[in-house]
Amino acid sequence: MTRIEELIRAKIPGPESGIVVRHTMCDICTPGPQCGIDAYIKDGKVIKIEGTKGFPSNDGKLCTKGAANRQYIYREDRIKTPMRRTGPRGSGKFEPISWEEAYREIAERLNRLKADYGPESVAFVCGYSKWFRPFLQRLAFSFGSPNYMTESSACYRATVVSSKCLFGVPVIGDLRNTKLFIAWGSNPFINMYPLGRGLLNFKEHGGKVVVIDPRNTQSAQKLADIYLRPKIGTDGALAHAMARVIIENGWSDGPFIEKYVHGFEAYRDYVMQFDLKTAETITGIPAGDIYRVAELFAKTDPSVISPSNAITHRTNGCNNHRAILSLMAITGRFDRPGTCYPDYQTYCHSDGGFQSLEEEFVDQVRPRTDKKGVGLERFPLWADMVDEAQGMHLATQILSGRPYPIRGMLGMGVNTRMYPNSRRFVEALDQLEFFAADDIFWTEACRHADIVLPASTSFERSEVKCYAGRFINYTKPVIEPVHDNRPDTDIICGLANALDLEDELLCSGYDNCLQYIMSPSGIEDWEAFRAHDGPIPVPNAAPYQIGSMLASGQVPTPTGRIELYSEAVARYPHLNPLPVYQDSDDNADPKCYPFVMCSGARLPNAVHTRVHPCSWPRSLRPDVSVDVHPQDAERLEIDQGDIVELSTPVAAIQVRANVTGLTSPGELHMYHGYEEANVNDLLDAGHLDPYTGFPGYKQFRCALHKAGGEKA
Ligand SMILES: Nc1nc2c(c(=O)[nH]1)N[C@H]1C(S)=C(S)[C@@H](COP(=O)(O)OP(=O)(O)OC[C@H]3O[C@@H](n4cnc5c(=O)[nH]c(N)nc54)[C@H](O)[C@@H]3O)O[C@H]1N2
Ligand SMILES: Nc1nc2c(c(=O)[nH]1)N[C@H]1C(S)=C(S)[C@@H](COP(=O)(O)OP(=O)(O)OC[C@H]3O[C@@H](n4cnc5c(=O)[nH]c(N)nc54)[C@H](O)[C@@H]3O)O[C@H]1N2
Ligand SMILES: [Mo]
Repeated sequence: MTRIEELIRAKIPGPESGIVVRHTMCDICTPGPQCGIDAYIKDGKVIKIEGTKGFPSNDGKLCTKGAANRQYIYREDRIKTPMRRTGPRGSGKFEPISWEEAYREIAERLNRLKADYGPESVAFVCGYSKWFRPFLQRLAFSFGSPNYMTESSACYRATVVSSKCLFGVPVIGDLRNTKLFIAWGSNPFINMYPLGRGLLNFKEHGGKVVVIDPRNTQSAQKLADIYLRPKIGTDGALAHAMARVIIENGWSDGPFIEKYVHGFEAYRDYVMQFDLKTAETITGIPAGDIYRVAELFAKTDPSVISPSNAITHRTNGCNNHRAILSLMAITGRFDRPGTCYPDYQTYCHSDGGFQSLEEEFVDQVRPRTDKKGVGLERFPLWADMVDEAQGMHLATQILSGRPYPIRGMLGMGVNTRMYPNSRRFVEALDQLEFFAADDIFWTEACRHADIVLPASTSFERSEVKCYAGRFINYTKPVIEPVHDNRPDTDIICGLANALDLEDELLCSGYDNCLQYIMSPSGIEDWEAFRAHDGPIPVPNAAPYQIGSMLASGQVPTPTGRIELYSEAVARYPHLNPLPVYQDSDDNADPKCYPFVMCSGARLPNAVHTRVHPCSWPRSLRPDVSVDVHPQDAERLEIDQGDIVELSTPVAAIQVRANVTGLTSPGELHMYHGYEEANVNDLLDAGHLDPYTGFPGYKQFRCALHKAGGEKA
């Protein structure tokens, strides 16, 4: 082997090997980390990746999913060119067309629907991706439709609704300055590894951690000084029992309540029914442990509870989440270092420490229409607190035509498997007169679309991204498009032009829009910023100063105080202004469906549907499987790896059994997003939280039996 061959084989960059290293970022997971990547390029192909040393979020590291980026961008099932459907919906028969043809046809069809049925008849829908969202919302609004909706109809925004009920703003826990961190329904080693690392460091410096999770997770085992294991979905009762202990012992913060809190008396009277014995029966947690954690929380100052998104994935989810946050309110754990404080986001769900013009960008073209967005009549609290339609109602509105018909849709990264009763969602797509889908990969949504557009990955596009450490980054493509694909923002701006929208800014392209949105950042030399390789500090960083909200006396709730009794909720007679506890199970008969299924607890090797088809991460857990407790497995004569059937009144699927003590008897856990067996097929489309519209992914009744055997 020659020296050059050796260099190439060892992937050593340099002029001799012809390998160059370029910087990009991972767009496989949540917008928080989006880790920096060093891409090693040879002859226009990515041959190796590593985490970028010194990058704000990952400092050289990559997780299991991030390390699979090379497989991800070269997945075989990428859409290679724009396509037009030639066979029946779902048949997979398509013909290639040019980008110009695709834009023209989409524009003609959507404009015709607008003329025939009104602009609200077209929905603009986006999946998990965040990076192009303000652009899609602006496209919808400029078109005249209020129907912009996203995966946030099932993700994170319910925690925002909950915390707005109490504090008027979303909140974030201050790990840096606290002494006790309660990870309530959170497994950070798996679902947010920078937080997991932060908590290890916190413990090394004497911090205490409580983990509250029905599954005995890695985080419970490695981080918890105290681990509480509630029955699924009983967190509201647990929180209320802790509140009662705190109030009865005089550990609540009287002066704080007096000065800042609304509705304490009504709340106190309500929580008094949750004595320790009652709570032990509901939650399965020994009374003494509940008392111990309540005391530790109240007496350790400062302390913080960080309730997760998982708490909200059930029909009583918003109230359970509010019940947990109420503990922060009665102990004065708000807007002080080491507690929780307002969380302002700069751009695309990330905090860059400055106020961008993202809201203005969208607001200035808001359509003047009396037509309410999809789901907003059904979920009025959501409508008041989130500037998006509630997409969990989309299929219902398409199928019923009420209160007005939805006839067309532009879907960008829409995954049908995300929707409860996914089969019904696909049936709804088939009712549309016109549906255009834009995605990186061929998905079921694409197979049911009229026009399909190929989108670029983060390796093939430029994008601006903010980081919590007050950094901002403008990435550049590290390779040419692998196929004839384009960035989503180019597609949106291209469609704005083809649709003939009177929207000069959007029609002028991504970079001009960005300059407008980012103008408060203080970046003066935009060209230099665009050319810069890697993140730069934000010149005008003015992050939130903890304490300033209370100091200003402006808690943005209806009463101007922190509301244990929510006046925002009190407007709606079918909702309860107090964070009442109720069971979140669905209506399925417990005799026929004896198990409680909690789906979607994060796996280390998966992000929704994204890397299931990539062999490296998939090899770590190749089978689609359901976690079953050993006692249940023994009773039902199920062995590790057996094929079992899971069924609900809606559907049945077959998966393998994973017999594990991670779960409790009577409870099942399984991950979502698999093509072979989609757990969301089992869910009733109506099993939604009336406060937020969020699906009960993490609590519904289910039967389990060995495939071919007797029902459980
Ligand atoms: N049972 C159950 N279901 C759940 C959950 C659960 O806990 N349990 N969790 C819910 C939550 S919190 C979330 S966030 C959702 C996840 O929401 P989904 O939207 O289901 O997430 P993904 O499958 O990651 O991505 C959706 C699509 O976006 C495409 N895509 C990826 N990147 C891009 C891009 O840059 N541009 C375009 N145009 N497309 C792109 C992908 O190929 C994919 O088809 O799932 C929800 N579903
Ligand atoms: N590896 C990986 N990381 C991810 C994702 C991914 O798909 N893969 N998705 C990202 C996204 S979109 C989101 S929204 C976040 C979600 O972030 P989280 O909501 O924090 O993540 P989950 O793993 O769904 O749930 C966390 C823990 O809550 C527990 N839990 C479930 N039900 C209950 C309950 O009733 N009570 C209590 N106390 N605990 C409960 C689960 O057992 C789990 O261990 O994760 C993000 N991070
Ligand atoms: Mo999510």
